[in-house]
Amino acid sequence: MISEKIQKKLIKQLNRESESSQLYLYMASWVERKGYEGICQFLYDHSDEERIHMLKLIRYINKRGGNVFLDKISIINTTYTSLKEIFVKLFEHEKKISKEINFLIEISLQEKDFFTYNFLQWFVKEQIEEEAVSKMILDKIELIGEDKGGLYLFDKDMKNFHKK
Ligand code: OFO
Repeated sequence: MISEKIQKKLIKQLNRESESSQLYLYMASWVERKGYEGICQFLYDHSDEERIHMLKLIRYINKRGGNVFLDKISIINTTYTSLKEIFVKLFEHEKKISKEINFLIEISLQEKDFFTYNFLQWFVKEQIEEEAVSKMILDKIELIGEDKGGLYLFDKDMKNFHKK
């Protein structure tokens, strides 16, 4: 059985994952309207992945005899001025999520909840990957700058992007 304290923290995290999913959906939609097919596909896929993260947490809590609550999500800023702005925000967002996962791990150890500690290891690996990918994309966008041809080719490359 999961403790009240751990359950509360995990519920917060699953709502963050749901927020991430919605945030990336807004980003994907903005990028799609600007005509970047590859980058928008990456963001749509990323949004789906965040939903999977949320589901993982929901199913874990239920398996441990807990009960889940979903928050109403309100994303305040949904308009962007550039691809760079989007990926700066995405990278910052992922760093924030990594911090929260670290914090959750710390609490699971304090509470001696080794089941949750073990469960969270998947998220640790995932965050390493998510930070690396979002930083890689941001670096490329910064490198390309205002070069339209470069952006066109980069967008084309992103169509074949697969997370390792
Ligand atoms: Fe769920 O990893 Fe990104 O936010």
